[in-house]
Amino acid sequence: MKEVNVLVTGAAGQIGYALLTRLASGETFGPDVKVNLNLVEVPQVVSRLEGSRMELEDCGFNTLGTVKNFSDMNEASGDIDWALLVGSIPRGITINGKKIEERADLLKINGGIFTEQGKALGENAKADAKILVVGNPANTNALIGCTHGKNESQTWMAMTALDANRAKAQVANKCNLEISDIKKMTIWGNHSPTMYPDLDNAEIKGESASGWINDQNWIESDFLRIVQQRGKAIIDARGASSATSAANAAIDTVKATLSETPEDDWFSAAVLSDGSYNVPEGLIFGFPLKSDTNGKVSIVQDLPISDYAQDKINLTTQELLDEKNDIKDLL
Ligand code: NAX
Repeated sequence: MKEVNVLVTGAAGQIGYALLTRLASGETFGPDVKVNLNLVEVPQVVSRLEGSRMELEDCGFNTLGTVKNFSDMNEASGDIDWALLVGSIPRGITINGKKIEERADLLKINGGIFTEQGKALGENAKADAKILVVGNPANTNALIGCTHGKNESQTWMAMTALDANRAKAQVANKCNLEISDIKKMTIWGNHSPTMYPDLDNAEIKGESASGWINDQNWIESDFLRIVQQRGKAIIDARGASSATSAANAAIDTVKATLSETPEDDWFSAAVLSDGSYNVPEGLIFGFPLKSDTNGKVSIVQDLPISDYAQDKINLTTQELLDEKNDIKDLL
């Protein structure tokens, strides 16, 4: 049986809990691939991972390989094919007597984590490893990790698939369509409320989604607001942030790179900008992406961008430039 080595940080957290069975069950990598899991947590809670390991064993998946628990990224990252970096420090936590509320403080604390994780993966993971950052602020964390990874053959992404799935769900509800009728959803920019979900270039049954919907007022007010604020709405309703849907989006992103993207679709994630669409190089930015048969990810080119969309893209670009400026000492 083929094997794949997958590292998950924050594995004892709520997204981690929802993620592990779906990685191990055969659903993600297929029924003929053994999944070896390296689970990483901070030392204070690493012992909890033993419970996750026991539960995985009790699921009885044929596709489950080894499950190892770590609190040291260098030890965990040897020969890794896929790293899902879910663990990070949330806003509002108290560290050394100080409540971390400011974005700049949060960026710096998480920046320290991603500096170390990037180095460990760059040195120890496989040359063609893919790294998906889920932990917020995901784009800037990925930028720090990627910078310190110093390994250009590895692919760093930050997750925007949850935002894309949220956008598709809103369109499906509005138009009474199946989710599978909606293709080519792009989330431009940052995984934050400035993200721009693009309905001009999304398609419904081969037509532009915005044309199909034919209700610009709904698109510019309700749709945009609901998608951009969906994370907060879930926290308000559930008393906790999105977990099942976040884990699902991480699985979708992994699967999207395991085979060639169909001709009539693309997927959404943030990758290192190469200057496409005039986005400054050196930002981790949400783009429309395709994967080839070897899992090489590239940015879909030459999409038309309206003046309205360009304004929105400029806004999310500026936010990422500001975040980059806040952590410039870490780059
Ligand atoms: P939890 O607080 O339940 O779990 C986070 C886990 O990470 C904890 O168990 C913690 O011990 C661990 N951790 C912290 N620092 C670590 C480190 N240096 N190494 C290893 N583990 C570490 O949070 P959860 O709800 O699972 O969310 C995890 C992250 O996902 C948060 O940053 C959250 O903001 C982010 N999200 C990102 C989304 C996206 O679309 N990109 C959506 C969902 C989610 O809000």
